[in-house]
Amino acid sequence: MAYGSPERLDDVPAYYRDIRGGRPVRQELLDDLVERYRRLGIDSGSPLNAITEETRAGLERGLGDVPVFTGMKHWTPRIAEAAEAALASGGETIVGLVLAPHYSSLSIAGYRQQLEDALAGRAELAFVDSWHDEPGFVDLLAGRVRGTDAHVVFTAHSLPARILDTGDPYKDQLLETSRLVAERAGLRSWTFSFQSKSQTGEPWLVPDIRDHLRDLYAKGVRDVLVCPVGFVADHLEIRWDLDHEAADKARELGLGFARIEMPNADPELIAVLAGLVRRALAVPSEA
Ligand code: FEC
Repeated sequence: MAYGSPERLDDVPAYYRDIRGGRPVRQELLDDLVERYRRLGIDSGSPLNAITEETRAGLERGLGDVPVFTGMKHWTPRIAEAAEAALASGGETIVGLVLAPHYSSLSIAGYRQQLEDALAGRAELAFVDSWHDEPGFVDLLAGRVRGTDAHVVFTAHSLPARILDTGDPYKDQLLETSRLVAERAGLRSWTFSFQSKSQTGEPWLVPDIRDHLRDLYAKGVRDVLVCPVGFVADHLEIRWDLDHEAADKARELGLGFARIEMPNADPELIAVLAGLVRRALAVPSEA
């Protein structure tokens, strides 16, 4: 399962309404979103949906004997369509795997709910809640930061800070991934910050990467390498929020700024996903 992305500019209003889930949509925020997609050239193709399909096809090839279907949380094909296709293929046990490694009640739980609702007990569900400490994933990221002289900033999508009041594991899992990658790569200098918070009128988890870059500069850091750990693919939050907004902030400060290549459909990531599917099939969870 993947987040999903509009295929063209005309899709953005419906996509944004889906993300808002029936809550009001502010016109100026929608206009701003359309403008960000326009500047990224979305009309010539959605990078995220194409990468998701490449990942699906790679995983299906890698598994060999297990069909793989894509279901998107906020776009088409929807998770419910993927569930129907999996059932139609004769699946009696269905693995639910999200292309996002860290669990939160405000992210992965929503994917799980959509899948459970769609299956409605018609198959056994083996759902992977999180894979933030999967050794192959840690190795992959470590390989992309090893040997750098820059200060490494690990990042992930921010979420409303209220998740911390209910014992949500999201932040701890993100820090755990960052620590494991830093150890595996032998990094001397690293920190973690959030990115991509929305304007929903409530506090979100901080520090935001732009404030964090300012603090790092004040502490004498002059070069950063950004390593997103909460996403696996190139999309709006990478190509706009990091490559434009955070990079602009770094330029304004006089701070050297680079980011790792995202895993996308890298065979190393596909191998990690295949391992997760195999393990989930061996031990189905309680649906
Ligand atoms: O490239 C693309 O077209 C899609 C990029 C994209 C990814 C993504 C991943 C996550 N989000 C998460 C949480 C939230 C929460 C809200 C929210 C809002 C947006 C908006 C866009 C958007 N997100 Fe997203 N997210 C992506 C895109 N996200 C566009 C709407 C505009 C905006 O607010 O900036 C707030 C919803 C609300 O309004 O109440 C919360 C989390 C992830 C990482 C996990 C995952 O991939 O599922 C968490 C990719």
